[in-house]
Amino acid sequence: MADSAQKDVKPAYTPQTEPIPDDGKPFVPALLVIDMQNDFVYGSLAVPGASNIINRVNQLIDLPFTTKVATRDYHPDNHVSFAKTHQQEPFSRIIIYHPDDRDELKGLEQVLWPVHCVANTVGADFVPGLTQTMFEKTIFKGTHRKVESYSAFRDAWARDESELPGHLAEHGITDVFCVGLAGDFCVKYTALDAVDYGYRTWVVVDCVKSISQDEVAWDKLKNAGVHFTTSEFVKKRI
Ligand code: VGL
Ligand code: ZN
Repeated sequence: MADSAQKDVKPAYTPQTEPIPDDGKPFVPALLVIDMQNDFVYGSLAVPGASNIINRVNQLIDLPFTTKVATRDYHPDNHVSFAKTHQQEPFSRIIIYHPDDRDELKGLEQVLWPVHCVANTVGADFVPGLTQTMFEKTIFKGTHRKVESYSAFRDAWARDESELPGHLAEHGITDVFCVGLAGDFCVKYTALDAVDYGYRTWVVVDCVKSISQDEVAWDKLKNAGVHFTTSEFVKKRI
């Protein structure tokens, strides 16, 4: 029984990966280490296989990127993205509005999550074993009670920017490398925004894990112009 049930599990989908070209063009790379926090590895919103990427992420953190930035999901305990806040079941969906924009009816569909990454709790800490000493900056996301933010660049309504765009601009970054959690949420929306902000954008696929199957996220990223690579290719170029 267990055997036949296992056969139905889809294999993890791996997108086509490519080496990072060395073509004489300006190449000023930034590493974004996204949400490598206890709750996403071992806690209330544990991403399957997340602990397996810690060592590979550390190997990239050791490379001489021009800047290395971490993000932390960092919510108040009654955050709008929590199912409990709405007395709903986790993983149900509702439409939410920007607190300053109710009249425009620009609702966004929000997945309602288990309580996770509450500010000043262990769940919001970096996962033990992650090299934390090399980050030039840490971006805290989702800190406003009524505003969701998957992307490291700006909130879900693209209204308020974080410090990340300015930081990357100050360093003259050309290429953004995204690693971490979760591939189908914060990594995905960060990578999409990186393209929007004009960066050549790479997702390092063996340094990312997703909450659900990856296919949909990868497809959308590919169509947006995101490039896929591996930590082996990154180590050859950085
Ligand atoms: C994330 C769900 C809720 C993520 C953050 O880091 O991908 N996912 N909050
Ligand atoms: Zn969150």
